[in-house]
Amino acid sequence: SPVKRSVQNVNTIRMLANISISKKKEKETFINIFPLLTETLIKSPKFAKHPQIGNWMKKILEYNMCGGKQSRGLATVYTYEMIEKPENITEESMKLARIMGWCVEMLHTHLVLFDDIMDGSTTRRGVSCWYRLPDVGLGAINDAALLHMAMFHILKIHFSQRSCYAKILDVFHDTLLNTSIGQHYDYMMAHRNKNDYTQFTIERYRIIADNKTAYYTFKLPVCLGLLHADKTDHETHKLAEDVTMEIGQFFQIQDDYIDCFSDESITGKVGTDIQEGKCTWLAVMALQRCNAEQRSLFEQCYGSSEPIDVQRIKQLYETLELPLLYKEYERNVYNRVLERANNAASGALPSALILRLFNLIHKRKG
Ligand code: DMA
Ligand code: MG
Ligand code: MG
Ligand code: MG
Repeated sequence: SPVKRSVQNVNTIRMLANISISKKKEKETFINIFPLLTETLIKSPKFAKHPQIGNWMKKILEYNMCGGKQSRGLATVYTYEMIEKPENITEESMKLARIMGWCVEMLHTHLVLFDDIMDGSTTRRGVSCWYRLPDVGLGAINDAALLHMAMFHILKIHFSQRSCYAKILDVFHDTLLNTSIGQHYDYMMAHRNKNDYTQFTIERYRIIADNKTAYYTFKLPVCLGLLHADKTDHETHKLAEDVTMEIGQFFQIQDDYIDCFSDESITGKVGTDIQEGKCTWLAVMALQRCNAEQRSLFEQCYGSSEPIDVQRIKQLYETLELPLLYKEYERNVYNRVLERANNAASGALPSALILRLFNLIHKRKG
């Protein structure tokens, strides 16, 4: 009924207001334990034996892990906090959730070091990409490996005694496999035969977005939060998967939109999707909507580094009203997520958690 609906809306608005207050506080607390993480790592026997590596590791972490939104880390903490029974939440258990969150952030940074090389990117989080620094270069490949292994090392230090350790490792490995599959598709689509756009379909796009982004950006943190709370039942995990994959797919569509239409001073990264000829949501939508003449312009200019060609593609996107289409899509996703939140059986996956997760990315500009 309309009355029930408006009460629901008021509750949703209240919930969102509370979320934005606690979001600031949690982010501060989350960031505050970062130095502890670095210390634990470089003081552990493996690194202590090689102080030079310890120092280098510290440099990798400090340069590459600060200044971002940390949405993946925070998603881990939020999930744990909202799923765990209140009587089990202690300072120690929250600290462990934050460490887990930082492990997800480390995985992200590991992926990004590779991604920036593959995408020919120049900046990230407002500074030069790691591989572009004169004393790093292609050594960044091994640095990405170091980060990867350091992440598992931290997990081992803090979680190897837990009964869910094997499951935790399993979900990390599984996620990494998905990401590598997605990144391979992403790369191959950009390195296809020139002007062959037959594979730029929405189905293929979904496969890429799900694999390269949704799994590790939302499903992984939520799954880890559940495991930390010893929640292993199939029903909850299935509900979590459905909603996190939807949010995660939207996250990549936002990322594609931002790559083209957002400002570098906000995103901290210079877009390369058009230059690299990536299979983005914008490219797929443009190909769906263009006439023959526009298609030939697309084929002529897409994948070129000439600023004039890039400009022409952006102009074509505008002519095809893709920004409008994006806004409409965003609204639809928002409504679907709200609906899921309102439907969620409160025991299995609280609606506040769904809203909180979506709120991490809704209307983001960078
Ligand atoms: C993101 O793809 C996927 C991974 C695994 C980092 P992307 O290249 O679009 O990301 P970004 O825009 O941040 O470079
Ligand atoms: Mg990239
Ligand atoms: Mg990429
Ligand atoms: Mg991108």
